[in-house]
Amino acid sequence: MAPHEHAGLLLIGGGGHAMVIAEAAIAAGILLRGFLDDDPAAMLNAAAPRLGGLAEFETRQNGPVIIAVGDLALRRALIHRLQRPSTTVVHPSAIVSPSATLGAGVFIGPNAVVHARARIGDHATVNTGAIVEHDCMVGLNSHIAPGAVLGGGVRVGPDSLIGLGSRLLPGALVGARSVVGAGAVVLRSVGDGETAVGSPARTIAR
Ligand code: JB2
Repeated sequence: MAPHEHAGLLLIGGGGHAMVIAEAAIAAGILLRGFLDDDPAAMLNAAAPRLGGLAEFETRQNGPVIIAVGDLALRRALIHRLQRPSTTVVHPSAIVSPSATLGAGVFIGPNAVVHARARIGDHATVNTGAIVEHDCMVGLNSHIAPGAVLGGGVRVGPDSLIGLGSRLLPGALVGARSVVGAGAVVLRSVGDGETAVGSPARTIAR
């Protein structure tokens, strides 16, 4: 491996989510090293060459890394293979309060807002245009999909998906490995491993 290949950010995954992260990183002035994906046809852009498959993850961790696949279960498996803290990517159009904290490997998308004292756990995603109000907690590896809104003090456990355009009222609680459907309105809580949809959100699966 040439010395220059150690420089720049390595994206793990080469699909649509990786493309979004790659473009945010470029906009933030972060140099890209390349990406890993098992699909030889995967291609992010000319600035990020495919360097191999996911099997090469261990041997390629000699520089900055971010997990860039969307699937939460695959992400969790990849997190267990990490040998060093991941890089956090914040799109320059996002607003992040100085009193908010972002963990390692977090991605904050374009026009997202993270307000005062919010805590975003390692490897979590606050995707395009999502709003995380003051004092929220977003757990490890959870994904706040585009346009979702978390009112003040909402808590989301690890490995949960908060769907496109959903609304979580202030103080609502979402457990671990839970799913909130697109457009749902959560009034109070969604338990561990539950899927809740609709307005008001009701549990349809456990
Ligand atoms: O099970 C897997 C697997 N699933 C996806 N094993 C292995 N080894 N690789 C897998 N991949 C790889 O992850 C695929 O090769 C693909 O290139 C990459 C990303 O998967 P995909 O293109 O299906 O979706 P994505 O992760 O980029 O985006 C999803 O999540 C985003 C958050 C989509 O649902 C997007 O619409 C969404 N915005």
